[in-house]
Amino acid sequence: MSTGCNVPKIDGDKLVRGLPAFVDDITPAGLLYAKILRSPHAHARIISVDITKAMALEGVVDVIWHKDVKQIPHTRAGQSYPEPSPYDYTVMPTKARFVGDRVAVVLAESLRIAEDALELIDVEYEVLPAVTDFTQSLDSDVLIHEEPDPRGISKGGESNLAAMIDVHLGDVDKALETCDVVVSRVYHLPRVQAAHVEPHISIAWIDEDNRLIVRTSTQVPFHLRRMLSTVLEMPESKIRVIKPRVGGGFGDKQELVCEDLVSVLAIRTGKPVRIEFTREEEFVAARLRHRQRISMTTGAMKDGTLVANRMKVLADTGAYGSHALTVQANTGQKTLPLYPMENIHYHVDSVYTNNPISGAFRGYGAPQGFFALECQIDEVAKELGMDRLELRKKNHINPGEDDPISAHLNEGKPGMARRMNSCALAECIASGADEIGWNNKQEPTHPRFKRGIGVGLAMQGSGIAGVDWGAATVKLNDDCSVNLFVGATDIGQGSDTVLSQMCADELGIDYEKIVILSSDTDLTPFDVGAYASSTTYVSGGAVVKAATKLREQLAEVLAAKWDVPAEEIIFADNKAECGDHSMTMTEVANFAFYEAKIQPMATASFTSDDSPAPFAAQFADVEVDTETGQVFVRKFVSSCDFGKIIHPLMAEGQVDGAVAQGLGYALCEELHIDDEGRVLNPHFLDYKIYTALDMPEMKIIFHETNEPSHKYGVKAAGEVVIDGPAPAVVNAITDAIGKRSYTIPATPERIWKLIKETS
Ligand code: SMO
Repeated sequence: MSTGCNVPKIDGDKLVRGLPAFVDDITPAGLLYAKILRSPHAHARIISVDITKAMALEGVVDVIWHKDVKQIPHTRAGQSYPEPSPYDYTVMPTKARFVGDRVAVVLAESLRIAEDALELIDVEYEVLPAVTDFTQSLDSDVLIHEEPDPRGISKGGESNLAAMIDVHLGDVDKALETCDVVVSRVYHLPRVQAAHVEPHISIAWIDEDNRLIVRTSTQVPFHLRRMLSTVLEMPESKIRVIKPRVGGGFGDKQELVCEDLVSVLAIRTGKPVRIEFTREEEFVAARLRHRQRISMTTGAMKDGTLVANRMKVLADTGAYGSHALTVQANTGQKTLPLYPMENIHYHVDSVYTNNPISGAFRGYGAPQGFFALECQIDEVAKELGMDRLELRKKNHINPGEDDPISAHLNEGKPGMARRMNSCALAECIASGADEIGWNNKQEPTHPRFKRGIGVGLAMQGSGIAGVDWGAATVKLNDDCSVNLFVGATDIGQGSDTVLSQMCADELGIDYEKIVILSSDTDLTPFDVGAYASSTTYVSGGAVVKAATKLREQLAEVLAAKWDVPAEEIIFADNKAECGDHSMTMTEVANFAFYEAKIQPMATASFTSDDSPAPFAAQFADVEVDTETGQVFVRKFVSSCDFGKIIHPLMAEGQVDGAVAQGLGYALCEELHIDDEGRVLNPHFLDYKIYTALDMPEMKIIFHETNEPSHKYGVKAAGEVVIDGPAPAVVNAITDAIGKRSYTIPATPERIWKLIKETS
């Protein structure tokens, strides 16, 4: 069995040796370089663009602006059709809606020439008043999208409301009147950027069959093919999207970001075209985690029973609304089930502003929601005079219980009821509390330090219930090697390895026999892509089904040869056996090819109306320097239920990475934008992420459960562990200094001011 074992990562060798594996590792002959001229204004009509001087520069091949490209409203969000995001984007907008919006694109023989040509373009703008304060957007006279959204998801044409959600369970107002304690607080969440190592990069060319080939760093090759077909008005059969190795996506590549531009330019010129974002462009023109303001009102009884909760979210989606509805749907749907209550009110206003665009980022709305919820639980515990962990233990969801929300709220689709069929949250809390020393707090290491402990619980999902699906094709070769073709998208998280492990075990052969290909829209079957923590569960389900079908084909062949019932043949340990009959799998493969003369091969699809929740209890032990406000995380514990673990080391890697991003969110990451909509810190000098050197002592504990809706008992690992760090750290700071920051990141300045404030 390879599942449960730390087999070598299937692409590890080529990555470690730096072999050409990424988008940029090929250079087609005659490659041209595209560069985007971006708006210096937050809001301005693009009246005309004079390209004469730019075109005259030697080496410039083409310049396009909005008059060259048809205005076809679409969404950039890489989601299943019909996408639940507003159709508010065109390839080259006629109006710039943020500082950094597309105005023109230059194509040149070198990057240097393309950059020089940008300065030779004269643009006539009609500068418009802008709204950059998201709390003012709904009251502002400035209308960011004048055109109505054709499908009515946003209020384009009427107001700056990009999406709205309002869900009521029970009666919160009535219930609050009966509560012994009512706590109302407001939480403020920053804009942050995913900061994947590999930027957005795409290369497109027209092949010898006059087809468009797009080699790109993406999480969603099949959605891209569909969206490109729409915006290019080109049949899907003419488009091939190839995803090579990807250097991180984290949601920022669950989106059509620059593939449309290389496609348009390759079609216009017939030449291969490359675009790559600079780090500055990543901060300004890729996607950001939504800035949110969350108001929460919670009612509890003296004994600690939680009775009612109201959560109101105001979110800044920026200039465009891709993921405006769905990220904010998750802010409630992924978090509120943690404490089932009879009375819940969840409200969202997701608003347009003239700020850079928000979108998907690991956790997809849940990190914001859990910061509010898990800080709120500490605040309620304080009001009740109850231990923070006891209050959680009394109220958290348990195995066999129903999630009250999901039946009423999904990602822009009808709700799907969800029951916790596997849940080790109680075990996670117990082991995590023990490991952090909940009842045995450490002393500060210096007289001016104060020390505190905090907890954040979290749950998430495994794919989008009733929406996500994927397919896999398994093909046996005559030497018993197996080609596994998956649309599932390995973006560095290791899904190729995990899917190969499941495939090998299902066939009863060694992991080394699997040769996996992901993903290429010409060669692999469909998959929605890598997002919503779906791959191990959803795409893994498809692999297991396809491998099962292949095994059944072999069983039929052997049943005829041996004259035994097919279902009695056992495939394991590289052998097929039934009674006294036995063959090695290599012999079986050889027999299938040269005696039975068949190509054993199968394709299967998997979808689920369930999205089983993984769980985590995360604990931080921090010290606060009372002179400087600096917070030092001394130890961080993540105790997790991911279902069955297929590859323990890579599952730990998911925790390590998510905690690093979560600690950055808690303590130092924030993209600052001024009143005019300009990003003030679009570089790693002034936008600080947590790196390996900043990491505290880490402890990771797995409580394996066997999720019954999946043959291998798996759930997800990718997102749930980014949810707990921010509340755990801020709860620990509060424990240390006796005051709470309702705003993250909890920078030294913020904490220092809190400490110095006389209360
Ligand atoms: S934030 Mo992910 O691409 O669901």
